Amino acid sequence: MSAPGTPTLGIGMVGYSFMGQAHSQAWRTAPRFFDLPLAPRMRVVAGRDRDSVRAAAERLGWDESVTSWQELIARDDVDLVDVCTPGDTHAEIAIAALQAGKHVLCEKPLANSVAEAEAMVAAAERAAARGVHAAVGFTYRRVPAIQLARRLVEQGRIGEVRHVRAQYLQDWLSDPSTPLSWRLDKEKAGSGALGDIGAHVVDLAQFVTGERLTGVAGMLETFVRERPVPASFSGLSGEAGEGTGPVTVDDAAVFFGRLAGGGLATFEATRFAWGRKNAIRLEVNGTRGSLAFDFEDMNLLHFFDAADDAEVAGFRRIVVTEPEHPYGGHWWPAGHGLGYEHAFTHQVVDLVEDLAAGKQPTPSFADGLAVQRVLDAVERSSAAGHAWIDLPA
Ligand code: SOE
Repeated sequence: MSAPGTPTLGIGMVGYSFMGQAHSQAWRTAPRFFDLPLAPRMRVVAGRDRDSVRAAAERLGWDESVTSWQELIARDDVDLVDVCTPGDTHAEIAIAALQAGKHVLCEKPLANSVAEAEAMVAAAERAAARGVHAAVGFTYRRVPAIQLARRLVEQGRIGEVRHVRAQYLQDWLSDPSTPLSWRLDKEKAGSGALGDIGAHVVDLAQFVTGERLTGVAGMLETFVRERPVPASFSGLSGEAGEGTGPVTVDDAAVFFGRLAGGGLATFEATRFAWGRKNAIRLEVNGTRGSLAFDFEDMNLLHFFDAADDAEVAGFRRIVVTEPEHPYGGHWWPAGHGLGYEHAFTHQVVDLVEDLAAGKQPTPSFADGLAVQRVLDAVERSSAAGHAWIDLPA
């Protein structure tokens, strides 16, 4: 728990399903394992259905629940609004919160279009001038092995980046009888695998290398165009109901791009990779070595140093749980690994520390916009017969 006398940070969260649950555990857990300069108080959660949001508040540890996000934003005891809703409401909620002087943490992808993301960046810039800050939840940046990869690239341990190979593979749509959900509805989600999971690997590639993509070309595919309407849906699975409806987003995206430093990057995002549940694979090859990561073994980072003696050279398997490692020493003894939820806790820790220091947290809305521009360019490229699309610097 935060030390007595620590100033509080009142949190209001909008949305309470999969992401809302992950964020709730993070707000609850962060002050118990890290000494935070501000003490988060889980004041209020908003959702449309009175009974469900009340039950969620109780289950997830929020003091109160409301059925209007406008009411949540208007409260004096809320200092930060955590947006955990589908993408079609991100811009409206985040901009209103920033205008009301509340810090914002917004789930990814930042928005459903470049225009919305640009409006969010403009609102964030105006707010930053008043000391109010916004961040986007590309949570996988907070996996210790990913932070270590960034650190090693920054230290020059792999030299100049030549290749990035990035994949985000899931399988929850492989079965054509899996019913529809908001993630398959373009109006709500903006895009499919591209924005939901491709966005993560675009962000990771740019974060780990420290380089933006300067152009891309790609292709999108929807393999199953009609699915059962759901009788119920929770997380990534559901029960089929009566009748069917259209899938209006991509099931898979394959694209490639060039990095600002001249390296080549390839990307794959799919929900049709049977057996791959949440495989985020990132390999970076540089002039002096390579790094490799797979989220399905998320406590490990593989590092190859080309300077090693040929007789003993090989990928080093680093178990990223030592006190010397990013976020190390706050959890369990070395070797007692971390999981999916810890990245959300680290996200809260970094955000709270930056806010207390009056610093712009990362990834910023501008970083979110950069990813949005890549997603948009991949869609345009696919529609234009896989044409090359330049991205703004
Ligand atoms: C669904 O594909 C999803 O929940 C994503 O929306 C999340 O961002 C990712 O963390 C796990 O998969």
